[in-house]
Formats: sequence, C-alpha cells, structure tokens
Amino acid sequence: MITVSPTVLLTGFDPFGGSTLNPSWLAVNALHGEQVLSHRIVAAQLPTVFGESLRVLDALLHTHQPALAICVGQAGGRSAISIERVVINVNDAPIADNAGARPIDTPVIAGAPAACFSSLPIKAMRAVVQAEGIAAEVSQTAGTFVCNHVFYGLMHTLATKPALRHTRGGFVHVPWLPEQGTPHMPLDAIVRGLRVAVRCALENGSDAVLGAGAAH
Ligand code: PCA
Repeated sequence: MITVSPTVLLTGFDPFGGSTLNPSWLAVNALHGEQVLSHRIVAAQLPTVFGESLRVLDALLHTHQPALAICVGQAGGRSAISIERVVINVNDAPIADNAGARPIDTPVIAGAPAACFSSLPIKAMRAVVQAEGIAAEVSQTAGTFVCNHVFYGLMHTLATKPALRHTRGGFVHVPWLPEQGTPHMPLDAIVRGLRVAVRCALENGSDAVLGAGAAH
C-alpha cells in the first residue's frame, strides 16, 4: 500500500526590486523535505508578479492539498518575523513587479470581500518564535504589493474551493538578510523561526488554546 504523508506547503518569492536574493525563498527552501509532526514540508517559489503568482499558487494548492499553506515574503524595513493577521482586497503597487506591471487600486478578486483574516494561530506562533529567542510580531498589514495579493488569493481559494476546505493558511513576512540592509536577521534564525511556527500551527487550530493571557 502506498501512503502519502500529509503536507505543509511553504512558498517564498524570487528576488525583486533590484535585489539579487530573497530571504523568503532561501528560508522555505532550506525547510523543503523536512518532516514536522508527520507532515512533509514542500517548498515552492512564486514569481513576484501580479496574477502569475496566484496561478502558480493555485496549481500548488490543488496538487498538494496541504494541511497548512503558509506563504512567506520579504519585508525590508521590518526587524522581526511578522505573522500577518489580515489581508485586504486591493493591489496598489509602490514599485513595478518582476513583469513590469504596477496596478494601482485594483481588486485582487473583483466582487470578493474587502478583507479577511489568517486562519493560523498567529499569537501562538509569535509566542513560540519568541521562545526561541527570535524577534517576532503580529502584523496588521501585509502591504498592498504582491505579498498582499498572494495572501488574498490564498485565503479566497481556501474559502471557495471545496477540495481545500481542510487547508488552513496565512502569511509571514521576514526581514532582510544582513547583506541586504538594516534592519536584518540571519538566515538561520529565519529558518528556525519558521520551523517552530509551522509546528505550532499544526498543533494549534486557533489562538483560543492560549487563553486571555496571550492578548499582547
Ligand atoms: N515581498 C514583497 C513581494 C515579494 C516579497 O518577497 C511584498 O512584501 O509584497
């Protein structure tokens, strides 16, 4: 009998905005193939391109039907691993994407709700990353560039495709690497932080398990 272990899908992005590397891809790729609580991590790269990134993500979701799908992106200027709470239905690009497109004030999904929430236990994840001695925060905005676009597309697909009704999903931003600028975080800290965050998300369906003390 062939048994297929359940998967956790982690995505990262290719470099953009003139950089030659993107820590989100380097970090998730370092976790590719690892087993966490009998789930196999599958890492994949998304293009930093409006539209095409969602086509690639949807194909991955349908192929793997993961227990968890966590998209990871670089957020220059942030000093902590940022676990995103909320995503908005807008594309408003401050720079061109990797295909030269710069949509301004367009919807990610026309006619869909204005915003939605991560279905990950964001505060529990923050707590376990901090317990590793790694800076972590809950963030209230994923911006309005390709990361927000992908996060919205992810949550919309999970909410509307019956085959994916058991998949929970969300988004995590990571800081620059030291060679990219300041503030920054070493790659091994980003990898360790993501590893414990994935484990925590598999163990905890929601933040309710933390009780009132986890409010801040
Ligand atoms: N960060 C960008 C897009 C790709 C990435 O890694 C963002 O925050 O939108």
